[in-house]
Amino acid sequence: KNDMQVNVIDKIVSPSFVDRIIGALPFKSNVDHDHPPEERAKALEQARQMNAQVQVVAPDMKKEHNDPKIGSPGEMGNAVRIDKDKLSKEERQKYDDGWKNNAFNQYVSDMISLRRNLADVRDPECKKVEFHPNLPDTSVIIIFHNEARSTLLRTVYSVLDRSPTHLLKEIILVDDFSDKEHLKKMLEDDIQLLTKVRLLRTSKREGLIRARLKGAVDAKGKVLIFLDSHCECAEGWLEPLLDPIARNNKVAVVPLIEIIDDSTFQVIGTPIQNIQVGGFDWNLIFNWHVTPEKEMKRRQKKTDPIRSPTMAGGLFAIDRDWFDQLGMYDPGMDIWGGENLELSFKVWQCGGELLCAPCSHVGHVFRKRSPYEWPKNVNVVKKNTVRLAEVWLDDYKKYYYERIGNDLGDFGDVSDRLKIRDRLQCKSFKWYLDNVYPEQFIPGESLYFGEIRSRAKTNICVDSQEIEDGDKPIIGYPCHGQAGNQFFLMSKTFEIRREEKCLDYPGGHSELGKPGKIVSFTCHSMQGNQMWTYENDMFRHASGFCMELSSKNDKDMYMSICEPTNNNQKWFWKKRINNST
Ligand code: LR7
Ligand code: MN
Repeated sequence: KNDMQVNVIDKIVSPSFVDRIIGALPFKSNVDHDHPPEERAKALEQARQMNAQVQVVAPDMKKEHNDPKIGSPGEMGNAVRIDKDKLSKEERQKYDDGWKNNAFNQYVSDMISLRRNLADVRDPECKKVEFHPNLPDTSVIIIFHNEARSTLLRTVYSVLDRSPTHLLKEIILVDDFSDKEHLKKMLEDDIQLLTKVRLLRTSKREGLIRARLKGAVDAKGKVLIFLDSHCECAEGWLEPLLDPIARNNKVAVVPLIEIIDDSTFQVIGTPIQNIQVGGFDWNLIFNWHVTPEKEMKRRQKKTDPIRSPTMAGGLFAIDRDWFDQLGMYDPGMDIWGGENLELSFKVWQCGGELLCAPCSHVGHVFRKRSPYEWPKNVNVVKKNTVRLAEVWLDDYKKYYYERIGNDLGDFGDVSDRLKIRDRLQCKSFKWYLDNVYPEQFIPGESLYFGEIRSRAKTNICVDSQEIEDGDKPIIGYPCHGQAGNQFFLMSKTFEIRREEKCLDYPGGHSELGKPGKIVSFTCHSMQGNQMWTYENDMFRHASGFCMELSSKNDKDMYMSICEPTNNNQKWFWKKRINNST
């Protein structure tokens, strides 16, 4: 019985897929596991024509691979909440280890079915979209290093269960030299029945960039889709990623990435109108920002793909041959980071487009720290980023270099990568900024830049502390000359900027007697509380107050009535001459 089933699987993805289809048919009792493959195939075809909404039943698979029961934890993408204090001592240990090993709540993930159902959060318009009649088939490449079993398999099943069978050529898992037991023989057993799934392993820790390259080189599909190993693809995720590529092979397409909560595994849906596009700051870190008005207007329908200056990196589709022509990824990049911007710039500068498909929903577990081991004594993210800056940024690379104190470190040889840029006659970074990302703040167009040093205590600089979400007040701190939290710019519109954050003075007078603090807040480009002038060494805010360093300690900073003779209100900042640094 099992043999016969495997036979069928060869043709139709996974046993469960057949069973889902059969489960939905009105003549269910006529076609079950005991029926010959041809009959089951016929049933499948009929189900396809019926556009069946189906449930999974896979009686001969391991129980845990089976379909979720209604009401089981996390169904429909709901949150699973655990009261840790109510757990037994052993369970509590498991709970803590789960967090420690994964930087997400593995304990909760393990409770959720490997094949849980998700709510269909697509916009109703998405279901009416007519896709290109000849969508290319795809190899889905999922790389992992020490991923938890439940998140990894849930990623795999979400692809198998929610991809039209003729569009899914294969799933390639690339194990980047994991050392966890559950990823050895156990994983091979887990995927044994899934004939479309292959497992490759690197022979040493390569990092995500070379791990993906390994998968890409081996892939047979026309399109490559990369996924992180803790994702969940929602119903209808695949076609919107392939459609733009069917129309123009020089595009990379990203899905609408939903947040899977790291603690509850709730899938938090994003309405189509709130889609954000990718940008970057001059630390060359990816960030999200609101889709510009102009781009919203360019599109005819809300289901049309949105142009995005950059991608987050983990989840995207690209034509295999074009990816090859682009030189794929830079194999000189290690472990993590940089490859996302490298590919984004390359796609745009070399004649392609980067699009976000609003009808393709894929969840990703966002976490707050990296759980795995990183190489010691070398800053791999910096190395990767310098490599991409050298190849793609032209003169604009200086802005990044200013931020790392012009210490590039040993970044290896990039001449091969430059040859690719040459061969493809890719456009300049200026072209990219002017045409693809005109909203970007360009430091070279700012009025002042660098550290802001106190005149009263000349070893003290304005410091943003670590800027998270706004409300931390800025302070005086010994000048360290390392840029970072002490590197500010005055924009042409009179903001004092540090990356995407602006010095912001929210209150005229604060609570009784207490002088008001200055905070660092996301720049909103509306002047108001973020508008300053810098004259005679003084920072005067739109409210009329001036920035002052406490005379009692070297740390507190607040706003005060302006006194041109008060040295604690005097600051030295470098003026930019001739628009150059
Ligand atoms: O050495 C490694 N080997 C690996 O195989 C390190 C990581 N990996 C795997 C890892 O198991 C995972 O599947 O690589 C994948 C990405 O690693 P994460 O999940 O630690 O990265 P992330 O989600 O924090 O980081 C984002 O940025 C990275 C920059 O290099 C990659 O491009 C990730 O793919 C990317 N993730 C996303 O784009 C998902 C959306 C999140 C955002 C923003
Ligand atoms: Mn990830």
